[in-house]
Amino acid sequence: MKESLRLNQQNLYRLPARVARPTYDRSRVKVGIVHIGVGGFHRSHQAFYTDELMETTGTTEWGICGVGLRDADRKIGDILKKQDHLYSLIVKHPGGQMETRVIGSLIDFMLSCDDPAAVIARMAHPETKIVSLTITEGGYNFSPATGEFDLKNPDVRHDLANPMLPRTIFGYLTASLQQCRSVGRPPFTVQSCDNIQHNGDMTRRMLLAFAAKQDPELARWIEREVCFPNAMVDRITPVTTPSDIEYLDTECGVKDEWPVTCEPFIQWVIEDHFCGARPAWETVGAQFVPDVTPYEKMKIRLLNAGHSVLGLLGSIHGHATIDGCMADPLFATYLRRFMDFEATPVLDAVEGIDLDDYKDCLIERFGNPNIKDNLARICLESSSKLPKFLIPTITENLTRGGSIEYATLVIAAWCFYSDKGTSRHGAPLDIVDDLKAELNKAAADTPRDPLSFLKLKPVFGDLVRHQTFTTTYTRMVNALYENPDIARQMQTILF
Ligand code: CS2
Repeated sequence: MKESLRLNQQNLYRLPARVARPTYDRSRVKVGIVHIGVGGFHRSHQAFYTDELMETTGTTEWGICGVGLRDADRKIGDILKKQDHLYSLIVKHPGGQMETRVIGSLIDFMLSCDDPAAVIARMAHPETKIVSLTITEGGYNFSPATGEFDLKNPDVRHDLANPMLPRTIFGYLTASLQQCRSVGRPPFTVQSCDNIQHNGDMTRRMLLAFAAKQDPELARWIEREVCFPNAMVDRITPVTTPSDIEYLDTECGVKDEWPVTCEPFIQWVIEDHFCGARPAWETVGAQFVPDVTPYEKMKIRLLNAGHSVLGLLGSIHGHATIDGCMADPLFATYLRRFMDFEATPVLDAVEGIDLDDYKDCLIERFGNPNIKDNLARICLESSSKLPKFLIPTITENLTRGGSIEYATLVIAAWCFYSDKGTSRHGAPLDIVDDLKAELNKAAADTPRDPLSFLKLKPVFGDLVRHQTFTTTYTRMVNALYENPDIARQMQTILF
């Protein structure tokens, strides 16, 4: 095989034919979207849709300028710059086929700490119609227990004191919206692409809480003028591995330092609520609806909660990946029963979607043996995921007298996981969580006080006061500490 080529604009048309690539003229594309948080998910989802849009319609208004808010984003910034912001997306099918396409919609990248004023100006630029976000569940800076914006966060305090040198997304949005307002320019739309129910409403509420502290009049203007469409986003995007880079190099003839891999499935359901112009993403498969509520609830309570069920139980059992769990009939059955008996009864009907088909499709997606989605990624930041993905299913079932056993075992497993940090065989687990120390401390008291883990109020709220729940939980957590064979407890619940 020929020497492989570095991915950049100059080599784009010399890459081997099996690699698809943009045919639109990237030099004519203007920045219409500033995106905060250029992780794998943004690159497999929104940037993919936008690339398809440019490819099929020839529009040049919707190029994306990525922004990194953390110093840790320097690496992706440097790589993108070397590659003229091009990257490869490898779609991995269950049967083993791989489709590779170079994505061209990202046309610039800025690291905010290098030049805050330039980022503010870019966001406030008249051509920027949308500022979109993937800042993860934890990025919204609210207390899970009260739901209120956390004004005590040191970065938030810094931003309130230094409006032109912000660190947080709220500081950047406020400063740039202030700039729009001061020159009488209409604002941009703020579009969240995170896995949060009512992600637009959440962004709006958090931003208004921040802005009101900074400049109440500006807050009122934002409240009146800025749109925050809610959306449901979906595409499983595992962490890129060295073997993905190697595959591109040896099999596809492309040297790409940070490609992205994903599953074939993709979905984006968006409320059509934008302040100004927006891309016609519906021409490339996105769905615009008046109310996204039932879609997002279905996705979060089945897919994301399902992931957490497998992630925590599987980690203790000693599984490494989602497809590894799904190949184990005990885990596959457990997951389906959790979905059927506990998650589905508290879901609303979703127009045009048959929930059984949706669940069948999920089972197939989770089973895709080529995705190899790591349980460590799934369990990452569980303290901001479980309060949204899983705990509401428990509390709603408590209210209606429904089953809670399947989900409760997951909480007990999470306690064991946070305390021991190992699988049942003692193999260390890679735990990444902002509340890691707090979780560990609360869990470590379990042998003395079985309910100690639940006393972590920011995570569990008032769950510890529900007697039906604590009785079930105590039984499970005690059994687990006596014998960490999680499979045995799963069997007890199943049969
Ligand atoms: C996962 C998601 O983070 C998680 O817990 O469930 O990253 C999931 O893979 C995506 O939401 C799929 O759209």
